[in-house]
Amino acid sequence: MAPTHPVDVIFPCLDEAAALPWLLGRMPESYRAIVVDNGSTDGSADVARTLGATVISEPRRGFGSAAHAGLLAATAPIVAFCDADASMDPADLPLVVDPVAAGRADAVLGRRIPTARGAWPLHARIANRYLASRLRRTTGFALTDLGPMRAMSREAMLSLGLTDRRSGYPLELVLRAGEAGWRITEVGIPYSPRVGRSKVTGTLRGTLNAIQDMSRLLAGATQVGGFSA
Ligand SMILES: Nc1nc2c(ncn2[C@@H]2O[C@H](COP(=O)(O)OP(=O)(O)OP(=O)(O)O)[C@@H](O)[C@H]2O)c(=O)[nH]1
Ligand SMILES: [Mg+2]
Repeated sequence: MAPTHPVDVIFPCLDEAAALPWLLGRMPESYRAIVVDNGSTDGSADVARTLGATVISEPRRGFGSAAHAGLLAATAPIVAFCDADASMDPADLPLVVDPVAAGRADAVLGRRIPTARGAWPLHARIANRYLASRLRRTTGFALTDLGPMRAMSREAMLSLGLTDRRSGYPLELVLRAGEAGWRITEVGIPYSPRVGRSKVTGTLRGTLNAIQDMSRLLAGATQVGGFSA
């Protein structure tokens, strides 16, 4: 049966119950929220269900694991991704969705614009700027950030066959899209301090894991033919 909604928005969710009410109240009309509960112990799944979201459960931990489960559950022609920690406003989703819907881009990534001190710690900003410069050289895309809000065609994304299930998933997406010849553009998206305790960027372990996952992917990319490092 054809989906009745044009966009599925995938929210990977690990213990974000405090952020969900604001988040799900900010959905653009006709977009569907898919909350992928990644083993939360704070009742996130019940909160999301009560608020009318489609909830799926992915017990295997990892950002990529949750994001990919959401992709597999989606049915709309366009999928969008947004963190579930209220650092980005779902009302801004049309900024990444509309150029894809209009056929002007195969994927649009949201470049983070911090709205307050502390929204985006300095070490994370420096790491992302470095990552974006590596990505520019590797793929030729004019990217300045690997932002967490993005949109693209569901079927095109599925065809990339992404395999990372941890924090390298968004990077693998851009590397594979580069190989596939996609047109990727970037738009500015306001980025605010998250609701709830920081899990990745604000913690040493999370940051080190992310750097490890991404370095492995970038090292692989420069060895593969078709990429000029
Ligand atoms: N860290 C982490 N996040 C997950 C996981 N599964 C789902 N998520 C969700 O993925 C999104 C991004 O994670 P965040 O913890 O916000 O990562 P971040 O923005 O780099 O860092 P902080 O906001 O400082 O924690 C959030 O909505 C999480 O709830 C997982 O296994 N680990
Ligand atoms: Mg966050």
